[in-house]
Formats: sequence, C-alpha cells, structure tokens
Amino acid sequence: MYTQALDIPEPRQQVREADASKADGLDAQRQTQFDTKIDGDRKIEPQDWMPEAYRKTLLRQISQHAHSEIVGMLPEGNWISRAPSLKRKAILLAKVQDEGGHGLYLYSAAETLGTSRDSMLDALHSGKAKYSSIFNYPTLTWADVGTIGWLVDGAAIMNQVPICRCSFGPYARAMIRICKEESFHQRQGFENLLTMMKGTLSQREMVQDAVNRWWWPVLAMFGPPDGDSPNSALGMRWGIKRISNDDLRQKFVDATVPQAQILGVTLPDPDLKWNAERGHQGYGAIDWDEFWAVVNGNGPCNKERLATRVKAHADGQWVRDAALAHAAKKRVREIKEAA
Ligand code: BYC
Repeated sequence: MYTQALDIPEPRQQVREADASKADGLDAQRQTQFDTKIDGDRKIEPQDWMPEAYRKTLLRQISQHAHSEIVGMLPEGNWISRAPSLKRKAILLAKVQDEGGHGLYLYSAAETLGTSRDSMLDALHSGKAKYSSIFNYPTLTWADVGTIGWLVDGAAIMNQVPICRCSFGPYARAMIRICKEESFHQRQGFENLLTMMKGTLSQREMVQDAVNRWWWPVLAMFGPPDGDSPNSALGMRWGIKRISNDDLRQKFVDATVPQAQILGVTLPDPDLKWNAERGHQGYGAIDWDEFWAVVNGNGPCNKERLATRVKAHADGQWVRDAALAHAAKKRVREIKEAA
C-alpha cells in the first residue's frame, strides 16, 4: 500500500469490517426484537434469533434438569423389586418410568438449542454436568419412597409450575405435561405415607425417620439463597425463572407444614414457627456447606449414582446400535423402492 501509515486496513479486512458492522446493526435489530418479545411475555422459539448467553443459560438449565430426572430414577428404582404389594409396585414402576419420560422430553427441548443428546450425556457421565443435589442421598427404607414423592416431588412441582410460563417455548410446553405427572407423584407419596402413619408403631417411626433425613436436603434443593445465586438476575430478566429460589422455598415450607400436620409427622426444625408479621412460616438455617459439598460431588451417593448411570448407558449400547442399524437398513430400502 502507498501509505506511511501502518494502521490502514487491507481491502479484504475493510470488507470484513463492513460486513461485521452490518452484522452488528442486524444483531442490534434482532436484540431489540428479542427484548420486545421478552418484555411482551411472548415465547421465543428455536428458529428465532436469541442472544448467545440466553441460549447457553437455557441449555445449562434444561440439560441439568433432564439429568436430574434421569438420575432421579435411581434412588426410587432401587425399591421396585422390594415394594410391599403389587399395587405399590405398579405405582412405583409408573412413577419411575414417568421420570425417564420427563428426561427424554427435556433432552429433546435442549436439542432444539443446537446441541446433541450425546454431548449432554457425555457431560453427565464425565461428571462435568450438574444434576439435582437431592438424588445423592440414599433411600434406606420403604418410607423413603413415600417421602420422596411427598417432599421431593412436592418441591419439584413448586419449582416447576412457574417454568410452564418460561419464555422458551419448547421448555415451557414440556413442563406442562411434566407438572401434571409430578402432581400424581406427589399425591401417591403422600397417600403412601398416610397409609403407613395409620399402621403400626414401627411403620410410623419409619416415616418419621425418613422425613427427618429428607427435610433439610429438600429445602436446599431450591438452590442457594438469592444473594448467592449468580444465575438468578439474568434468568429472571429473560423470563426463564419467574420466582426466586428463596421465594419458592418459602412457598414450599408454607404449603408443607399443614400437610405434615395431617400426616402426623414432625418436621425436624425447632425454629419452624408461624410468623404472623410476615404471614409465612419461619424456619431454621440451612447447612449450605453440606449443599455445596453434595453439588461438588462429595455427597453420600454421588459416586454410586454416577457409576450406576454410566453402567446403564454402556449396557444399553446394543439397543442404540440396533436402532441405528435398523434405521440405516430402512433408508437403503426406501431409496431402492423410490428408484
Ligand atoms: N442441585 O444461580 P443458581 C424431579 C447450582 S427432578 C445441584 O441459583 P439457577 C424428580 C446451579 O445449577 C427436578 N446444583 O442457579 C426426578 C448453579 O450452578 P451452574 C429437578 C444446584 O439455575 C425424579 C449454582 O448452583 N429440577 O423433579 O438460577 C424423582 C448456582 O445456583 C442446585 C430442576 O432441575 C441443586 N439443587 O437456579 C423425583 C428445575 N441448585 O449451573 C423428582 C430446573 C442450584 O451455574 N432448574 N444449583 O454451574 C431450576 O429451576 C434452576 O436451575 C435451579 C437453580 C433453581 C435448580
């Protein structure tokens, strides 16, 4: 170039910059359209333009949610072969299958964001991806099955009903069906415990023991306090999260206290008291060190859960191979027939 200046761009670079500034203009326009949709409480669909950070946040949350459903099959699945009656076995089988179905809807919803199921599963199996802390606790007795239904599914519904109004269409639509099924799960758990509470002293003690062990991990399931929740601000801004972690936790405690009274169990918190001024139940301090230890892989069953999941995936390889071979044969046959 005939110039003294060293900072004059090459022609190709000039074209690239012009393209980039056009793209910047286009992105700004798309960003405005996106913001208008979010502000107007309209749905974002997979084919719509979306900011990269919105896509990533959704992918993170939906894939973690899917993993939770799939890993969540394991603690209760352990009891299918030991259910106390044919009726309880049929109910538990249906429930655990439902959780598997929830995982599949959610993986499909996440795939619409441009990622493959294989890569999500790799992240789970390598321990990179998170899943709900709650599924790293053991199920020691049959009463744990009822308690998971009552408290864990109860907490899940509280958290998931607002997600039916999430701004991302596929996630919101998947959640509508999931919530209907979760309601059945919660009811069967409550009914299971109510039956045991009307039984023998040792059955009642078994229920109380299970409630004592699950109560605090269930409260932690809603996630860290709002002040320590790095994803909340954007999640709320984008209409992915509608109610904060602490507000959902409070709603859950308020709803559960009267149910515990009907059951006749004591919730293991001496600070659990109605606060007339706030119009809510007051409750004690959650052990956040324990929560983070579990989230970071050091809970009572993290290693066992992950190993079981990895083994189940490896054992299912022949099914995936057979399905792919069948699909390939079908394609060849269709091409031959069309020729
Ligand atoms: N466990 O900024 P925050 C079911 C992580 S299964 C582990 O508040 P966010 C069922 C969080 O991911 C239903 N990790 O995050 C199945 C974040 O880490 P990253 C499970 C947790 O996303 C079988 C960090 O902590 N439900 O119903 O704004 C049988 C900071 O948190 C947990 C869902 O998945 C936790 N408990 O809010 C029975 C619901 N909590 O990602 C029942 C969908 C937080 O930055 N998910 N973390 O590395 C959500 O609603 C939200 O993602 C959360 C967290 C409320 C969980």
